[in-house]
Amino acid sequence: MERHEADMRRALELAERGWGRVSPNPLVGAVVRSSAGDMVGEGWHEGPGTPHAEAVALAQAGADARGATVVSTLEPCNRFGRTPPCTTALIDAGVARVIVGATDPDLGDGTPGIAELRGAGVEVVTGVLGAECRELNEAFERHVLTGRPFVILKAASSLDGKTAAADGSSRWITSDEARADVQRLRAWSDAVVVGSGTVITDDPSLTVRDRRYADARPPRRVVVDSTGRIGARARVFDGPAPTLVATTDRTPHDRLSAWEEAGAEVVIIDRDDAGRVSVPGLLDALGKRDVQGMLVEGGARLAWALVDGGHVDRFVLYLAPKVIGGEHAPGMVAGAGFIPVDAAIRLAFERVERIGPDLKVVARVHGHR
Ligand code: AOF
Ligand code: ZN
Repeated sequence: MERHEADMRRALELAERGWGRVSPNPLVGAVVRSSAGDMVGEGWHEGPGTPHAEAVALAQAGADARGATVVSTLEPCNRFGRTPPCTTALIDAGVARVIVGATDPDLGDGTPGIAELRGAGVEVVTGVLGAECRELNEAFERHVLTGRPFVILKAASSLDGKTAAADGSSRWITSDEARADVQRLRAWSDAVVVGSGTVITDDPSLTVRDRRYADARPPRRVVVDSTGRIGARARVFDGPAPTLVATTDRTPHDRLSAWEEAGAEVVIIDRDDAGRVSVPGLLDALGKRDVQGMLVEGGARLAWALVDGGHVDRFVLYLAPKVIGGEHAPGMVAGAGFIPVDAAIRLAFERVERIGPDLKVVARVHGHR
């Protein structure tokens, strides 16, 4: 079992090489350990249309795959997609055993990939480093099961929870190191989402500029603008990354055409009771466009709409060792807030890390209200 765990760790490392490249497919890594105990194959999935991790690892192992143990972070697929089924490849190669980290919800009920291997006499061990393997593809799993994205709310704030000073200035609260970490989060995302206020005050480009992700696909930039406040000259319309504006029928037609002329996809979404873009409508529209992982980068009103509706799955907060203060300086979540304090949503801290001079705090939403 320990050997399997160590091999699964390696498979997880390999899977990570696909970071920012594989969506709408999952991140998958696999290794082959021969019957003599040697590592004879390693593979990872590089993205849609390219071979699956198991197929790559098996090809590397060649004849040594006979009688071997294959360790894969994800249940091997048993059907033709853009590539042939991994179960067939494993059975044909004559492997003795397959160690599976997480099951693949996209294969349907009853873990058919595992069932097929067992039916062919291959021993299957499941759940090795299961939690880690599953976490790697949380967004994929969410999207497969619900058609909606997994939502991460990110903020950079001072220690007293301010995301800007009272005059709106916010550059740069956190360090270069923290901002580099945000690049990794953006690369993970299929959509980087902001409200119109953030575009007006910060004019962000919302792109991945980090060279580590130079050949990753650029995440879609999404602006939620219910009434047509942002002009078509904002930076989110520049550059090669696609842009989508989510709005309502309250926006004048000339504004809609200006956004379209700037190259954006414009999507009219139902209004909520207050006349704003309905959050469930937004999640459905993005899910339909294969957005599995969604990163919300501000502002505080959009954050509240998502939090209030119970749509945020994880908070990632970068905390700078600074105090900004000010009654009118914004925090990460505005809106009406939960009243009284007992009504606050409960989270569980998942991780706390030092990043340069800052702290990164990651918290998972426990259950919805
Ligand atoms: C695996 N190993 O490395 C991956 C799997 O259209 P395709 O051929 O790329 O297949 C995509 C589906 O296959 C995807 O939705 C997921 O269920 C599975 N991904 N499976 O055995 C892999 N990437
Ligand atoms: Zn496969």
